[in-house]
Amino acid sequence: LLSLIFVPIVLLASAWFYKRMTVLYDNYQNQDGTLSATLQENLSGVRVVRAFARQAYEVDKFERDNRSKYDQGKRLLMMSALYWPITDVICFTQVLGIFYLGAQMTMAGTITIGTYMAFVNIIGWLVWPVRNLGRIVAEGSKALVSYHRVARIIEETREETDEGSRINFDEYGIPDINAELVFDRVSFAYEEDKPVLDEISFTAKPGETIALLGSTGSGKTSLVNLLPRFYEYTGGSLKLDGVELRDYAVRDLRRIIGTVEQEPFLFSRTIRDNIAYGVNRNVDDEEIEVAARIAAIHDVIMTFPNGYDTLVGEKGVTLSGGQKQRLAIARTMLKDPRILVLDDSTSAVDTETEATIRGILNLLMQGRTTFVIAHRIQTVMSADQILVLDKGQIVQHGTHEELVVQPGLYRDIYDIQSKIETQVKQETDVIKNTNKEEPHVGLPL
Ligand code: DCP
Ligand code: MG
Repeated sequence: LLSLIFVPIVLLASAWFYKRMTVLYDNYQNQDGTLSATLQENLSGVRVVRAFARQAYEVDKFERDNRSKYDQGKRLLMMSALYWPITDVICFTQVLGIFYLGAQMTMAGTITIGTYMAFVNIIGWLVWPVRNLGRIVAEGSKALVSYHRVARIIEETREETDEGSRINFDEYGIPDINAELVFDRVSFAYEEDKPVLDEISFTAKPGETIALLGSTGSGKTSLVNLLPRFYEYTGGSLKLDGVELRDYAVRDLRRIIGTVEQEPFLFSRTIRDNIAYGVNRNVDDEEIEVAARIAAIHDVIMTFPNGYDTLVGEKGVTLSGGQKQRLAIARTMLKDPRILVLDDSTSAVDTETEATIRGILNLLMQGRTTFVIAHRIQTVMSADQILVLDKGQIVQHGTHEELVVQPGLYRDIYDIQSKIETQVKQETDVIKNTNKEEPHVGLPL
């Protein structure tokens, strides 16, 4: 009885430690995650930190997170440091008890000295494995916590890009598609019960330009993000050439849709690689140059030391916002998409550049079904259809000529923008005139 009584005690102690260690290790890992996130944010947001002179605050925050991780780590270590001696004390007390009782029994002649020695040996075989088993259980808690963290990532559902009906591409990579899009009461929500798009209905005929206008957060980007199936619409029907969009293979859709984003991402590779990024075949230098010329970036590229072989990014040249945008236009141009999406692509540049880019884009839009998201009336004026969105609904739909004569959001935006334009023009005239008369004026505004 005495030789076995320690087994449940050690196991109970292990179970208790197992629970404690799981909690502590989970806390420790979470804190480690927080610290990494802080560090990563501070590095990628270093401009903001410096621009707002918040270095001291960020250093402080890091200190706190780091200290917290240290404390959690210490608690974890204390717990393991306690576990070993405690189980050892239980085991040794029990062995000591057996030594004592056995010796008493031997001296009293109840058992022989041989039986005593044999029993002590056998007890040794029993004690150490049980003690080690407890340790494995306690250590196992760490493994289990780590497993759960990794499993959360592994168990994420994967996007199936290859499933669905195929679009045929001919030998030049031209898809057999007209690019007619029919939205029929399409609804969409990122989270349940919070509709972002509410029963959107319209038809984009092949080659048409559809402009999306609306206040920030009205759902413009969400709408165009449905096209390459970055998100799945939650209600209604959206058909491309008569086939439900979700029946197409995602990979095919993304091959025929080209997007020019407001803040395009460029890889730290050569300019050539960046322009050729969207095409899945070997492109010759001539094609790349044509795309660059159309995007009006060729001349800029020629001023770089290695021309098209110049590296972009940290190890190479740093491009301005407008140059990046043009490179992105060249990239999309070369991809030759049937459906073109321009999201806010002209709002980040000055009016002159905007006019140039608009000209380029008009070239790019030809023969493609195009979606243009813009805030300026000037950009959307020439579109075949203008959709005015408000809180996820189409509140106005028509051409510029139709919309500008009826009261509504479009008319209001038009009025405000023309008023501002006249005002800016007048003020510019004032500055010019004042400058002529007095050489030093400071800031006349
Ligand atoms: N939204 C969201 N989750 C995302 C993206 C957006 O919950 N991953 C929400 C924020 C807005 C709404 O959806 O409330 C619509 O966002 P959009 O990005 O579609 O808005 P716009 O493109 O119209 O706005 P902006 O003109 O600012 O680009
Ligand atoms: Mg947007």
